[in-house]
Amino acid sequence: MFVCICVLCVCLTAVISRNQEGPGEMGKAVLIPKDDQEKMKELFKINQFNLMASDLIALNRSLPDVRLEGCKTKVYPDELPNTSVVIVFHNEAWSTLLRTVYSVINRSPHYLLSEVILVDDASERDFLKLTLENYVKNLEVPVKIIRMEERSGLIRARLRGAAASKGQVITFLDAHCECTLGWLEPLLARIKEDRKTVVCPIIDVISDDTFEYMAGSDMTYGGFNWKLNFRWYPVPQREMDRRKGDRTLPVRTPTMAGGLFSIDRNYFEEIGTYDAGMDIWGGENLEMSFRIWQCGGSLEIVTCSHVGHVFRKATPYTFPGGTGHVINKNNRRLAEVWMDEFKDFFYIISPGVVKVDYGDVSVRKTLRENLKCKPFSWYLENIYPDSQIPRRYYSLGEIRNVETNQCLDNMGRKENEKVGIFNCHGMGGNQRLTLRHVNSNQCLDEPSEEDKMVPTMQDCSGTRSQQWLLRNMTLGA
Ligand code: UD2
Ligand code: MN
Repeated sequence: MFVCICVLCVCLTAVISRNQEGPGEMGKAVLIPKDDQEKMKELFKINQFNLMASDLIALNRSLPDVRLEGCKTKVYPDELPNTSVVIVFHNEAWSTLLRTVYSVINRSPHYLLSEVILVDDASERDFLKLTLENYVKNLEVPVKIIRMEERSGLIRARLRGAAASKGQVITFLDAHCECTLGWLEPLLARIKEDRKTVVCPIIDVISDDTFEYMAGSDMTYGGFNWKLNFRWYPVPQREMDRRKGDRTLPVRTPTMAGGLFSIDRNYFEEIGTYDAGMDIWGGENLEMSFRIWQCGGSLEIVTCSHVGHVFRKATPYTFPGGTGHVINKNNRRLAEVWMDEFKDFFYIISPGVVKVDYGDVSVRKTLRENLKCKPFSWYLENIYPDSQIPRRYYSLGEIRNVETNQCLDNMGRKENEKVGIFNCHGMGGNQRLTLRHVNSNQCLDEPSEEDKMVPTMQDCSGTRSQQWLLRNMTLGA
C-alpha cells in the first residue's frame, strides 16, 4: 500500500513538472529559435497562425485560472442540462483542433457533456480523414465526425451539427479554442435559470504568433458599426449600474462575436436556428444577435466562463464566390430581414453593396412575423442605445449645392466648430451628414458675417438661424 502511494506520488510529480515546464504550459508564449524562423514563417501561411508553435505545445497543455476571484467560489446547481459541443472546421490544423477537443473533455464534468460533434466542412487535408476518425475513437467522451459533401460554410455546417446533436443545450466552438477550468457550469446554469438566454463565455486571446494565453476583459461587450462589422466596445455605465457593480454577473450584450456560445436546443429551433441562405462566413452572428433580442430572448456574456480563441489577422481559406461578395450577401440578408428602415444606413456607407444579389429571404421574413418580433428601432432604443446609428433621423446623405457642385463637409472637425464646403466626392466620409431630429444635440447654424458661406454646428436651438430648406434629398446609395 505504502509503495503504491509512493509510486503514485512519483507519477504525479512527474506529470506536474512536465506540465509546468513544457512549451506553452500554463499558457506561456512559445518562442521559436532564430534558426527555425524561416521554416516558421512558411508554416504560418497554412493556417494564418504560428503552426510551428502550436505543434510544439501539448494537446492538453495547462492554462492559468484567469477568472475573477468571485467566480472561483460560486456554487452551481447539481442538476444542470447537459450539452453537445459542436465544432465546425475547414482545413483546421491537427494540433489546434485536437487541443480544442481535449480542453473540452478535460475541463468539463463528463455528466454534463453529451458528446462532441466535429463537422468537417469539406476539408482537403488527409490527416483530417481516417487518421482523425481513428484518433477520436480512443477519447473518453463520444466524439462524432460529420462530413459535409461539399464546402458549405460555417453556418450550414453548424446547422448540420446541431441537427445531429442530442444534448439539451448546444454549445458551439471554433476549431482553435481552449476551454479553461470551470468554463461550462456557469453557461449551463444561466440557461437553466432562463432557457431563452443565449450565453457566451469571455473570449480570451490565444496569440496567433506565440500561442500565449491572455485573459480577455469582462469590461467589453459586443456591438457593431454601420458597415455591419462586429466590434468590441467598453461595457457602458448603464450596464454596470444594472448589475450593481458586480462584475461576476452576466453582461447583457447587444451582439455576440459568433463563434462561442451555448443555447438551449429547443430554443435554438423555436427562434429559427440560422439563416441557411448565408454562405461560408460572416453576418450570422449579428443576424442571430438581432433575432434573439427582437424576438423576446436575451444575449449575455457570462463573465465567470473563459474560453480562449486564436484570433487571426487574415483568413487562411478560400471564399468561393469572393470574400466581399459572400460577406455582402450575408449582410444584406440580415439587413433586409431585421433592420427595417435602418438598413439604409448600411447601404449608404457601403456603396456597391446594393448590387449584390442576396437571394430569397421570404422564409426568414415569415419567421419574423410568426415570432412577432419587435422592430429594429426597439432594439436600438432598448438594447443598444449607445449604437453609432442615430436612432432618430430624417435623412442621411450629402448636402450638395447643385449650382457649384460643392458639398457640406465636416472637415474632420469636432462639435461647435465650423463645417466646411468642399468638392462633392460621393464617398461619404466627412460629407455624410444626417439631418437630425430636433431633439438631437447638434444642428447646422447660419454663417456669421465674417464666415460668409460657412455654417457652424451648434447645439440645436430651434431658432430661425437653424432652419434650412431641404430640396430633392434622396435616401439610398
Ligand atoms: C468570427 C467567429 C466565427 C464566426 C465568424 C463570422 C469567434 C471567436 N469567431 O470569426 O465563429 O462567427 O466570426 O461568421 O467569435 N469554417 C468552416 N467553413 C468555412 C469557413 C470557416 O467550417 O467555410 C470554420 C472554421 O474552420 C472555424 C469556424 O468556422 O472553426 C470559424 O471560422 P474562423 O475561425 O475563420 O472565424 P473567425 O474566428 O475569424
Ligand atoms: Mn476562429
